[in-house]
Amino acid sequence: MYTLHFSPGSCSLVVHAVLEELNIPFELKKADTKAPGYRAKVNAKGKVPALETPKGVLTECVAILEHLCDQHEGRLLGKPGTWERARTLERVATLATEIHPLFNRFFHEDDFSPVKEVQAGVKARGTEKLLAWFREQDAALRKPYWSGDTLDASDFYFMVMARWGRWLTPPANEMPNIRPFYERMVSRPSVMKAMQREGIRPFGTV
Ligand SMILES: N[C@@H](CCC(=O)N[C@@H](CS)C(=O)NCC(=O)O)C(=O)O
Repeated sequence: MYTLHFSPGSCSLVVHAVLEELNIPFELKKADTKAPGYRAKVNAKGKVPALETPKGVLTECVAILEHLCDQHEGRLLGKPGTWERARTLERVATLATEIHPLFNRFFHEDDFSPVKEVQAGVKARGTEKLLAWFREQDAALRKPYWSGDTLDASDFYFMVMARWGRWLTPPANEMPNIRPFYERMVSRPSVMKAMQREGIRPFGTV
């Protein structure tokens, strides 16, 4: 049995929704990432997601997604060695290594400098870059999913990034082409169940 350590609405929601989508049995534990016990016993990095597995704890969204999908015939990711897998991982990696870090500038600007003026600049530039990126995605999104015609793991990740983007002006999840995608995703029983269990909503501030 797996146990997912999560924080509501954080990047762990990507893993949470994929666990539901793949119908994998798991327990859910709200993480106290600041607690010494969490660092000692679950994730020394003090972050979510962390997935307890029969083999040990696995961290990092990308690694967890790959592991879970591989346990289920490569569903949502494509089979190892295929072009489909490579392209899906390309999208997942872009979100994990490019877009999530931009959100860090937006949400946690004080991590980048102790100087208030520098923090303001970090946040402003992060905001600009995020808006430019979401506008590009919005202009390119013509298919039912961000990834194309068929749902894959990157769509769950993009959905969570678009939800975080609700704090931008204009909100990313309300951009004309992203909104129908986002509504399609948050209407999936897997996503509805994950959001309900985390006590969060698709739109609004909670
Ligand atoms: N590279 C990590 C990033 C994990 C991460 O930044 N998690 C955030 C939430 S999105 C976190 O746990 N922050 C500390 C906290 O919530 O206390 C991954 O992709 O899994």
